[in-house]
Amino acid sequence: MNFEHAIWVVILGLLLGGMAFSARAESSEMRLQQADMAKRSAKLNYPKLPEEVVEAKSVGPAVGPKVDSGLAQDWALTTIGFFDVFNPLVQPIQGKTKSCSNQVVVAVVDTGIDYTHSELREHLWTNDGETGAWKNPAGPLASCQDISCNGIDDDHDGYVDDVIGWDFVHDVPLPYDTHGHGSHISGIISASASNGVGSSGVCPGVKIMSLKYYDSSGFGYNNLQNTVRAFHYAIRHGANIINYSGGGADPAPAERKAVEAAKAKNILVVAAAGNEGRNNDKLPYFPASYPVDNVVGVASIDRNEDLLPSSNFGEAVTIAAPGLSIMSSLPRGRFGMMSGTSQATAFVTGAAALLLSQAPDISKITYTQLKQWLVAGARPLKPSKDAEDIKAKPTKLVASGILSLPGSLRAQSQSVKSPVLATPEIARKSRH
Ligand SMILES: [Ca+2]
Ligand SMILES: [Ca+2]
Repeated sequence: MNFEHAIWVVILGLLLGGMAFSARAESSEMRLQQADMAKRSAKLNYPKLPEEVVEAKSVGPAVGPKVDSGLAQDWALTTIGFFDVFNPLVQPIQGKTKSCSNQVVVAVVDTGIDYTHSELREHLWTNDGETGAWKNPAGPLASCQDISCNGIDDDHDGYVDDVIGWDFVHDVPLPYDTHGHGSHISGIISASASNGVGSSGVCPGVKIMSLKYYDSSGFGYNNLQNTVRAFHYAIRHGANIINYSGGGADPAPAERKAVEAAKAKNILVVAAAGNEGRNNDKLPYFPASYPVDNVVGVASIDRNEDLLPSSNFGEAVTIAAPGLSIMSSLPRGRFGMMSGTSQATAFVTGAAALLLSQAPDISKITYTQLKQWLVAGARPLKPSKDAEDIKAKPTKLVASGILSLPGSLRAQSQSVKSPVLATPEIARKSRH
């Protein structure tokens, strides 16, 4: 073999090696996509349609000057003790709670939000880095006067004109909700209390950062990737709590890392336990089942405080909350009912936002404290009465019990009186 031949052999070898490498990369890419597809099918746990859609006008006029008509019959708010800490006008009862703080930011990683809805439009998080005057070198534009619409990524976060969040499905700034799920979840957390329609959120007025990762009409195989991107967006932009009313049976390293990154930034992740009626201790559901301690997994109960047959359960599930026929906001200004651990998750997120709102400086509250207060304040969840169920289910259906606002607020005020000195963060610092 002469030198020229040898060179060609080396080149051919490199080419073949490269092809093999690229074939490996492709097959690994295909495996990833297949995993994503599996994840997507697992993530299609949303109710296909709300059980019932009630037009806003048929909800009826407000009962009193400032009472929303939906409040009176809101069993879910009653169950979590909302009216033990707020009066019927949804004003805080002195000594029980303070108003919800608009400094608290909840990232709702979901199907987007109807940002024009009367229950929600006042409660949108806004990105300071993409708002304010724009000095256009070419002169003012009729269509755009400020940096929210200038087509420039002013805050260099990789997203152009991301003012209220992001639509990761279509990669556009406005995360409009065409499904309904995300608007419903956002309403349970933050709906206006005294606007004359609908009901009240658990923590009316906290800010919603809407991050749309899911759209059944989009190319859903990116659900997992979009979830991870949404988590990193929430982390970068300072969310205090992430609400994730979704999930699937397959764990994903990138998703777990995103949950851990949220933990490193002191963000509580509240996630649905899933709607398969199964034991998550045996068949986990992610992200609720990641063994990362900033995760709160949520099961769902009905108005008799029984676990829904569809709700997942197990000691790995942190807490239970209302999740059957929940009235909340839907796109195009409507209201309607939806059910599942998704809705229960939003009640727990709202409670965590209320706990954060009590603090003079919310940055001083750790996710560990929030979780402790939710758990310590919970009321007992009865074991199932159904004989078949008793055989199939453990006596202890969730780690703590039923979400209780007065219980959690009490736990918080007691711990403030006798503070725990060695929080994990302080302990870590003291070692260095
Ligand atoms: Ca940006
Ligand atoms: Ca901009």
